[in-house]
Amino acid sequence: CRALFCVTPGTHRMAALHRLRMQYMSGNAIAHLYTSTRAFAKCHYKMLVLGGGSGGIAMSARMKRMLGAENVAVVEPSEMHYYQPLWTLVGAGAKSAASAGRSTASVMPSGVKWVKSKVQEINPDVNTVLTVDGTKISYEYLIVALGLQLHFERIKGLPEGFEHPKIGSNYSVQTVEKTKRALQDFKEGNAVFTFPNTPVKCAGAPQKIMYLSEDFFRKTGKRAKANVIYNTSLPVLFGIKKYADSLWEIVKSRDIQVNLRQNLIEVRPENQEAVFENLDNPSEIKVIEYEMLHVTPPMGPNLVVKASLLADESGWLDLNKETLQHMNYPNVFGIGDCTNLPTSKTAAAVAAQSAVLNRTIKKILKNEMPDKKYDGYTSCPLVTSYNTVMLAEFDYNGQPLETFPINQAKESRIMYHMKADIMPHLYWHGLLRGLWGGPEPFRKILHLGMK
Ligand code: FAD
Ligand code: UQ1
Repeated sequence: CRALFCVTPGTHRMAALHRLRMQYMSGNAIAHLYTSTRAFAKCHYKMLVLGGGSGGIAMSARMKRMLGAENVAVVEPSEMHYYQPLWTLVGAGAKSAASAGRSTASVMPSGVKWVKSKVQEINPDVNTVLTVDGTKISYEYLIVALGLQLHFERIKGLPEGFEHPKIGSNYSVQTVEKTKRALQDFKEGNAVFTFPNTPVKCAGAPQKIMYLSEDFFRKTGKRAKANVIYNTSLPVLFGIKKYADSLWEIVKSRDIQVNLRQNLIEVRPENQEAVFENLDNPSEIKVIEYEMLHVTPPMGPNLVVKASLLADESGWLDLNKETLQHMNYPNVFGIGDCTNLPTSKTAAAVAAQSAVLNRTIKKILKNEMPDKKYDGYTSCPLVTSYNTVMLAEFDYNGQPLETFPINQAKESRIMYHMKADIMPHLYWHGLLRGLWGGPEPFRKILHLGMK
């Protein structure tokens, strides 16, 4: 073929077929032979998608429409697909963990080949991918959607510290319900929330759980006995000034302590202590005793991307910022958290990117120049309580790019309803089916006649 049969170590399938043919010439044997042949996985695809998360499933649905299901394969090891944005509300006890997950089988577009394995190596010079079980898959076009890597292990005392109570993290399926438990068990003392010294996905999520927890303490009569502390590595509360200004008003009015440039380096769960370094003065170490600790782990590039020729010098997938085509390999494309697109890593960004990438690939297949440009659109519904959200939306330039003709820096009950009840449907039935490419068309209609 470029590969008619998968090349699996230890088996030479053509030789095996020949031996079978010689050994058994009965009708049964021949029937068996053809059944076996059909059972061999095809391992060349016109469009190969790496990763079956938000970006991978959205793009495989779109590629199925463009090329036909038989030409598309997705490599994804996980049996479950998670709607991660809901984990904020799961950690706060407002949604069940079960409602954030569905089987990968149920979100995989029908007819598209699901290769249930992990990518080990990408070899773009020869258009092949190697999986951990030794299967080589060749492709004509490749979409990389492998997400990013969490690094709990970079904090001393973690991940084993999660075996103790009073500590949780909304950032993984294994730890999100530990947040809920720590919140519900809270009696009195410090509730500490962290933001690491790396890029993260959904940069608002580390503080959303802090606002929700503060609201929870008020609702349960514990607020007077709680010190709510947000220790962030960043020099700002939020990267976009318009929303940061409003958030500062909220933390002041709700008596939340914000400490900038504080980076969590160690957790001592037996003593309930969290250790922080001051990034502006690394010799200054602070130990805070906690009654509840929410950890946002350090994050980094996907390790397979980082080890490949597709990575930039920092390890992220090196893409053209407007077309999402790879900078050096024109038959390679990318989407989502694994990329070096200089915007905030969110599912909302994935939605907008999926529409642009669809258009780029359509043009490339026709030997034409890509014409639709990604403007960096991303969004972060900043949950500020159990019934309010401030919907931040912005572009590559850090300029607000708001969908609704209202001031979105104000907390809103309708936006909470959108986040908690509408957005999940938009995700499962819109984005993952390749039908939701972000709110741009609505923004244009809603802003008709406005400057
Ligand atoms: P993912 O969805 O993470 O998918 C990556 C996939 O690649 C995974 O399925 C993984 O199993 C697979 N994979 C990894 N390595 C390999 C390998 N070697 N071989 C094969 N497959 C592999 N976004 C919003 O828009 N709004 C929000 O409110 C929001 N809140 C969030 C809150 C939290 C707590 C978290 C954790 C995230 C939040 N996000 C939010 C971010 C959003 O979930 C991600 O940005 C989005 O899921 C990125 O999609 P992706 O396809 O790039 O990566
Ligand atoms: C969005 O498109 C999206 O992807 C499905 C999200 O991820 C869950 C979001 O959080 C947001 C806010 C958007 C943007 C959508 C609208 C209607 C503003």
